[in-house]
Amino acid sequence: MTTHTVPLEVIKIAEDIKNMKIRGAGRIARAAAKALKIAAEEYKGQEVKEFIEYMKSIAQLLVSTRPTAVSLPNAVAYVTSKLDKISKLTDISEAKRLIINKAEEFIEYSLKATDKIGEIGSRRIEDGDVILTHCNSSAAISVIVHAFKQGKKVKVYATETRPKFQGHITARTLLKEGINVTLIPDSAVRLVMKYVDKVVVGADTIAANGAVINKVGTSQIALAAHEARVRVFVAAETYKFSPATVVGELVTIEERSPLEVVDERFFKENKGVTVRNPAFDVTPPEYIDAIITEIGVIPPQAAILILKDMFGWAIKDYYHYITIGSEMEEY
Ligand code: RUB
Repeated sequence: MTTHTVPLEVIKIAEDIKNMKIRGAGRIARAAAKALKIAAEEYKGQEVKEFIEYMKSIAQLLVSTRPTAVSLPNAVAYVTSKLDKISKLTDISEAKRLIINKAEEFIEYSLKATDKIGEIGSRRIEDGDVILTHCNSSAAISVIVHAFKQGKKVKVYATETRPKFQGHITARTLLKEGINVTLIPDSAVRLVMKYVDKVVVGADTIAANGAVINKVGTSQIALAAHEARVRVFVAAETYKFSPATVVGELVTIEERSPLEVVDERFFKENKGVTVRNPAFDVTPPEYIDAIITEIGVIPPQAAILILKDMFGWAIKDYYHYITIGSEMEEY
């Protein structure tokens, strides 16, 4: 463990990811890259070896904040991927520069990718389409907004997304763009599905077999869509594909505090009732029509090809410096 103090701004970013002030897989990834950049900039020591240890501890701090979105460890692994090279350096400012450059590169790539997904995905949306989306995904919103800006008159059903109501953010964002949006309770999905043409959602993690891990409720929506023969599109940057699943690792589903679901009073008045709050669920590939990435549209079964293309260079020891699915606190 390093003796160098962690900058307050870095601690704040880690806390904000944990308490969901910073949320959504893409934003979390960019925030982590920014935190690593700040950590490198603020490093006061002169020893390259010590700097490496310090960066590793920051990397571990960041990946331990939330366990499900693989965009987080992927971003951290990307930014710190040059640590081996750094160990051969003697000049500390050169070492710091390598990390800073990688972090900036990741943030730029990520922002461009979300936009590109919108451009590519919008080709799948037709004029007059009724779209249903869940939670708050920048990638899914990018698809909808791009289509709308091309003059396609779309109408959107946004689920409120209990218990944290991220659907409110989605509704607000779409409204600002001038898009016709209707907010519905999560439980109304099957009822409205008969009016829906396409489901567009985001992803936190995509497994090697094409299964999509996204906000809890996504798999029920996919099931209802499947029953109604409505197509399901997942909008996700390539850094949301999980290299660890190639070698059989399972994705940890975050379980958050029951106090996000009910208040203290409920527990006092109903002693003995257990309340659970799983934050994500798994949609099997059979219920997904296509995954829209910044490098093209693929069937979920082709997820392994994306993983080989993008992460093939180091699938086995990709997470060299960090522990995936690190223990979450018990709530
Ligand atoms: C957010 C969520 C989003 C994905 C994709 O969950 O499930 O659908 O993260 O988002 P939470 P994006 O609110 O718990 O973080 O496309 O913005 O990366």
